[in-house]
Amino acid sequence: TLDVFSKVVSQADSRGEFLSTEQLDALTAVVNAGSKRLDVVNRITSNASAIVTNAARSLFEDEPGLIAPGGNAYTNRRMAACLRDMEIILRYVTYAALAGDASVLDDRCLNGLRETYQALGTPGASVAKGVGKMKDAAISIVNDPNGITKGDCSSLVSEVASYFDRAAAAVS
Ligand code: PEB
Repeated sequence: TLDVFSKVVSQADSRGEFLSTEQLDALTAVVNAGSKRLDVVNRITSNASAIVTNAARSLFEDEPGLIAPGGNAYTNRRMAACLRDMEIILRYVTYAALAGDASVLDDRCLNGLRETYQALGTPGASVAKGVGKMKDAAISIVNDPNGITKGDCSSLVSEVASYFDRAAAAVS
């Protein structure tokens, strides 16, 4: 698994080239936005259990069949597995946000996940909906103006949103 620096290095290395000015400028921008990135990761990480729980509650409100007898989150065991899955996905999204690169999310979480859900009979579209709800909650927490120096976080926020979208797309 790679972070954004390793990825750029490995791309340049595969062509046997020095890093381009464009690549160095892009990496400089990543360094300059470093505190913002850490704040984003910190805010999501410290609110993880609320993000997961509220997203799950809202998912079960939208799709009550999931928690009715015969549903995929019915029984404590399945409910626990469902909350755990959402927490795992959120955790890998925070890793990708820290690394500035989706490869850790792809390789260690999303690879084969669709097939796993198909084999389990777990509805991937419902998992994707839950992930979308975590995305909305995480972004509103990230954008909360209270208790932080104001700055433009739009590109970081859209990057983080893209990791949630990637997870949702991988299972739906
Ligand atoms: C993926 N999820 C489940 C299993 C695995 C994963 C491998 C089978 C083994 C087990 O039960 O523990 N594990 C999970 C993951 C990684 C991993 C993401 C990444 C590294 O290692 N049920 C619902 C909702 C949804 C849900 C739609 C949003 O109704 C999830 C939560 N996942 C769910 C359920 C099970 C499961 C397993 C209910 C148990 C299925 C069953 O045994 O019937």
